[in-house]
Formats: sequence, C-alpha cells, structure tokens
Amino acid sequence: MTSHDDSQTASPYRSGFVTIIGRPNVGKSTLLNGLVGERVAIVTPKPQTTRHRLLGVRHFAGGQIVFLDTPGVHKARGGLNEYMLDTAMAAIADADLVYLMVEVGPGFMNKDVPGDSNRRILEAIAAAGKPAFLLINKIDLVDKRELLPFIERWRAVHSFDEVFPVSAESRDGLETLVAATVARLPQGPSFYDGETITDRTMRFLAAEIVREKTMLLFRDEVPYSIAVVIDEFRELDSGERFHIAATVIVERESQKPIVVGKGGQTIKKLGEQARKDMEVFFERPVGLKLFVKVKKDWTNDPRALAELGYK
Ligand SMILES: Nc1nc2c(ncn2[C@@H]2O[C@H](COP(=O)(O)OP(=O)(O)OP(=O)(O)O)[C@@H](O)[C@H]2O)c(=O)[nH]1
Ligand SMILES: [Mg+2]
Repeated sequence: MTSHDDSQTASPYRSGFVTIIGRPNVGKSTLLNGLVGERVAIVTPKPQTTRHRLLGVRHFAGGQIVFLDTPGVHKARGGLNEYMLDTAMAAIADADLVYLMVEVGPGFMNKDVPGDSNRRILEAIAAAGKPAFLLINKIDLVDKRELLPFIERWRAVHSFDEVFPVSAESRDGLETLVAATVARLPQGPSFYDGETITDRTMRFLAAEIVREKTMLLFRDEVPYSIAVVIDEFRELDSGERFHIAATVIVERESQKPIVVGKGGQTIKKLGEQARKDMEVFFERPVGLKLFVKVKKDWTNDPRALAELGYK
C-alpha cells in the first residue's frame, strides 16, 4: 500500500494519469525517463522506437503522477504500425491530462502546423474533452527568439491549457511542467506504491534493452523487423546475479546473417552492449545469451504479432 498517509494533513492525496503523445522521435520517452528519474523507456535517434504504452510513476509528497509514454503517431496501414498507432491513440482516453509533444530544431520551424498526425491527435483530444499542454521539446537546438512565433502558430490551432518549451534531454523546464501538472491533478488514490516506477516486468525491460541496442546497431528496415523475446530469466545465487536468454526475431532469412555478423561478431557486440546496460539497470551482474530466429513476415502476421505481445 501507499507510503503516503494524508489522513493527518489538510490537503487530500492527489493523483492522475498524464498521456504523453506526439509524432515519432520528438522525445516522448526521453521525457518519461526525465520525469520519473529512471531510464524506464528506451530512447534512440530513430523514429518509432517505442512500440508499447509504457507507464512511469512520479511520486511526490501528497500524491503521484502516472505518466503514459506512447508510440509515435504516424500514418499506418496494418500490422505492427497499426498496433502502435492504435495504442497511442487509445491512451488519450485514459488521461486526466494530455501532453502533446512537438519538437523544434533546424528545419522544424517552417514545418506545417499542426500537420496530419498532430491534427489527428488534437481531434481526438477535443472529442474526448481532455485538457492538454503543448510541450515544445528540444529547445536546446534553437535560438529562444524563434520560439515565440512558433508558439503563436500552435496556439492558433488548438486552445491548449498551457504551453511549455522544454528540453527533455537536459531536463530544462521539467520542474515547471511538473508543478503545473500537479496543480491540475484531481483528488485520487495512490495507484502505485512508493517503490514502483513502472508496471512493466524485468523481463519486458530486459527485452527492451536488447531491442534498443538492435535499433542502434542496425540500419534501414532491419530494426523495424526485429522483436525480442526473453526465453529465460533466472535469478542465481539468491538473486545476486541474473541469467538471461533472449531471442532476436527477424522477419526475413536475409536479415539473419546481418544480425549474426561475420563469425558471430555482430551478435556478440549486441550482447555485450545489452548486458552492460542490464547490469546498470538491474544493479547486479548479468549473464546474457542471445539467439537469432526468423519468423517470416511477423510484422504483418496477426497471429505472430499477438504471440509477440503486440495485441
Ligand atoms: N537535442 C535534443 N534531443 C533530444 C531531446 N529530447 C530527446 N532528444 C533526442 O531525440 C531522439 C528521440 O528521442 P525519444 O525519446 O526516443 O523520442 P520518442 O518521441 O520517444 O520517439 P518514438 O518512441 O520513436 O516515438 C533521441 O535521439 C533523443 O536523444 C532534447 O531535449 N534535445
Ligand atoms: Mg519513444
């Protein structure tokens, strides 16, 4: 149960759900990690890194905010991409407050506002009658004077409750954002105990770490053809060490040699990188064994998608 007991204090316990949504690669997962204070979500420079809704809890004296990170909203037709899009859009319904995140940087100031995907999100926010903050991320990349006209263009397309220029990576502006969010939280229960920062299992987080490394190591369509399954997750020496075995699933025979690499060099590197990150995250030594398997065209096969957790 909760470590916060407000029965003796005047102010009631506050809690609520905040959905972080936006186009791919704008920095939603970086923000989730920054807000929770731990790396619960994987982050890469490639779009469509996040595939699931991922929950992160921020605890504060007298309440908690439950943040929902979502896959980037983009045009999608069928298969894995459609699962990702549906997952993101569905998270709006669960929100007490929505953060629509957009990014700035060279080339972004002149982009269409709001653009197709953001228009779709804004329509859903309006239809659900949800309050929304506009988060303008990556302000470290631009001259601050450019922001004002950009904000005005956005204000013209939707009546955002508030607008926050932030840099999720350097955590610039996050405390102001949290304070404004807390101010809007309804009175509510403690959904998660004070120790909990995510609802995901260690198995899931381990699989995500391997997937992050595949996204960083491989190019073109390969990262988008990969799923990672944890075959074994064992605690050794009364939990002092972990033994993990995982399979990297690709969807074409031709992708297998790419993942394995010459003489197994690539998969070895992948395993090394993932293991190091796991050891930091789990705070103990990890033994990691990786396998590669082809599951033909899994990103377009409803049964395979469901099997792999994309349902
Ligand atoms: N310069 C700069 N880069 C950032 C900032 N926030 C995130 N990034 C980078 O932007 C890239 C995408 O970040 P993610 O957090 O994975 O973005 P996302 O919106 O979750 O992406 P998807 O999961 O693909 O939808 C990464 O390379 C981040 O390091 C920021 O404030 N400034
Ligand atoms: Mg993400």
